Amino acid sequence: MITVHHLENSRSQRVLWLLEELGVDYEVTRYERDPGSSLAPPELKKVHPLGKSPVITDDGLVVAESGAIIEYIVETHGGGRLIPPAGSPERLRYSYWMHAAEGTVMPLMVMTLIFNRVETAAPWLIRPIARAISGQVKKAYLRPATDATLRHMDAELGRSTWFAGEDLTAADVQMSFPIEAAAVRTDMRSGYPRLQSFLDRIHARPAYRRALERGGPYQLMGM
Ligand SMILES: N[C@@H](CCC(=O)N[C@@H](CS)C(=O)NCC(=O)O)C(=O)O
Repeated sequence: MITVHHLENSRSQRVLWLLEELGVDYEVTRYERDPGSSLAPPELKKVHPLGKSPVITDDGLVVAESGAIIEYIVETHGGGRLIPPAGSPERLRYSYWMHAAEGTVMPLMVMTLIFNRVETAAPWLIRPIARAISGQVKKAYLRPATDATLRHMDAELGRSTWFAGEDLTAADVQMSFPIEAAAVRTDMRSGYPRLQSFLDRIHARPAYRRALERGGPYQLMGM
C-alpha cells in the first residue's frame, strides 16, 4: 500500500491526483506547514532527510522528488496508462515536460514567491530599498524569463490538447502544480488562455476532485 506524505497546500496534491486517475489504493499522512515560516514540520525529516513533500512509501521503499515519484507510480502501478508508447514523439514530449516542470518552471515560480514576499514582508524601515532591489530583479530577469516560459507552455497547448499529445498523461499531472502556481503568482490568467483552459479542464476532472477531498483544503501562496 502506498502512503503519500502530504504537506498541505503543496506539490504533493498532484501525487494524490495521479493515484486517483489510476484508481490505485493509497493512504494519506497529512502535515501542516509552520504558520510563520510556511516550512514543513520536522516530522517529515523522519521519512526523508530533506523533509520536503511529496514523499511516498511503498512496501518499505521511500521515494522522494515529485518527478521520480510520478515515474515510479506510473511504472509500478500504471499498467501502461498515462504514458505514451516508448520511442514515440509523444514520449519525448512527455519526458521533456516531466523534467521541465521542476527543472525550468518551478524555480521561476519559487523566485517570484520569494521576491513578492521580500516586497511585502521586509521591515518597514528598509522596505523601500527591498522593493527597489526586488523590482530590479523582476524587471531585468524574472518577468522576461517567466513570460518566455509561459508563452512556450501556452504554445505547446496550441499544438495538442495535452502537453504530450491528445491524451492526458502523467506529464500533465506533473505540470499542473507549476501552472497552478503561475495562476496565483503571475498574470497567467489574463495573458495565457490555453494555460487557463488547461487548469479549468483538470479542475473539472472527477479524479482531481476526489484528490482534493482526500488531501484537504488546497490553496497556493501568491504573495
Ligand atoms: N523538487 C522537489 C521540491 C520539493 C519541495 O520543495 N516541496 C515543498 C512543498 S511545495 C516543501 O516541502 N516545502 C516545505 C519546506 O521546504 O519546508 C519536488 O518536486 O518534490
